[in-house]
Parts: sequence; structure tokens; C-alpha cells
Amino acid sequence: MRFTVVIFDLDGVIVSTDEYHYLSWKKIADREGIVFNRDINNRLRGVSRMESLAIILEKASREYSANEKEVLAATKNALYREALTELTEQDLLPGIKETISELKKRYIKIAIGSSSKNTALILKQVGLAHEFDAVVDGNDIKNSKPDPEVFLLAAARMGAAPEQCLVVEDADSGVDAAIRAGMKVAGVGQAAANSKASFALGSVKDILAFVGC
Ligand code: B16
Ligand code: MG
Repeated sequence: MRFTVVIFDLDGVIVSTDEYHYLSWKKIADREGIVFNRDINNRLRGVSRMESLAIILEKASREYSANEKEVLAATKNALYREALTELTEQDLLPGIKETISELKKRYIKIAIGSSSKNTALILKQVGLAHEFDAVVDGNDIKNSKPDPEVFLLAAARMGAAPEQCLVVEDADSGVDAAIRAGMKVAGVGQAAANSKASFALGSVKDILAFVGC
């Protein structure tokens, strides 16, 4: 079956705010005296905010209460949102604009399936607030990637069966989520090297070879 819907992950596919996440978490970790580096940061891709904090706290020398965790996560989010004000259309990843425009010409429906609760702000900053047929994000789901919930909800909102959907992902947790949703997945960035991905993309534009037409 030809794909009739493309579900894009947001961070690492449409735009990369990885560095903003890293610098914001780094400030929190440094303040708390917790070791945090880019290797650990790589494990946070596609993972929800509270699960990201749990990964960071693996290196902590003491237990943190639920209330302390809420405060740390809220402080990190405030730093991250402040950094997001710098984001503009110029930060769209290569090929995204052209790919979206070509998919629309082909009447392919497009959706966002992101773990981020800041999806609306990010899309507004990069000028894509009104481009997608459905946006499903961290505010809509109970279980984040690798759980398939975000992609299944996106497909349901588009009235599509999983086999009609192609997911584009940069994170291993997202590749697993798509597979568990019964969808084919195209890997970009780090996920292009994931052997579980159905397609490895050099550029996001490569999906145009097998979507529609
Ligand atoms: P927030 P994606 C994910 O976005 C990021 O990859 C991940 O690093 C982040 O922890 C997660 O969003 C939650 O973000 O704190 O803004 O809710 O890749 O699923 O679009
Ligand atoms: Mg991502």
C-alpha cells in the first residue's frame, strides 16, 4: 500500500532544539552537582521531560522527592522556553520546507507526533503553526515514546490506518514507537543507522521517492 499520511517527529526532524535541551539540563545538573554530558543527553531524544529527568538523576548521589523533581523540571522548562525565543524559520532543518510543500501538492496528509509539551511554541517560532493536518504532542498522551500512543493518536485523528502512515523519526525511542504502532518508519540523523528503521534517509526529501504519486 502507498502511504497516504506522513507523521513527522518534531525535534531532530523538523528543527533541532537538542542544544537548547542540553544547555538547560546542564545548568540544572551543574547546580545540583550531578554529572551530565552529551552522551547522557543523547539518551534523552524523544523521551518525555520527567523521564529525561529520571535519566539525569541516575547519576545523583541522593534521592529527590516528587516535589523537588517537579521544581527541577519546571526550572529546566523555563530555561528551555527562554532559549526557544531565539528560534526562527532559518532553523528549519534542510529539506523540510520543500518536502512539506511537495507532500501538500500530492494531497498527502501530514501530522506531527512529538513527545514535547512545547510543540505549539516551537511550530509558531519556525512559522509552521498552521501547516499540519494534525498535531499530537506531549500534552495529548499518557505514555511517551517508545510507547506507540502518540503515533496511534495521530493516525486516528487523520482517520488513517497504521499501515497507511509513514513515520519520520530521529530517535531510537521513536523508531520503536512507530514499529509498535504497526507503522513503517524512516530514520534520519541518529535513527538512520537504526537497523529497525524501514528506510534510512540521507535527507528528509528522500521520502518523496516513496510517498504518493
Ligand atoms: P518538552 P520529539 C522530544 O521531542 C525531545 O526529543 C526530547 O529531548 C524532550 O525531552 C521531549 O521532546 C520533551 O520535551 O520538555 O518540551 O516537553 O523529538 O518527540 O519531538
Ligand atoms: Mg525527535
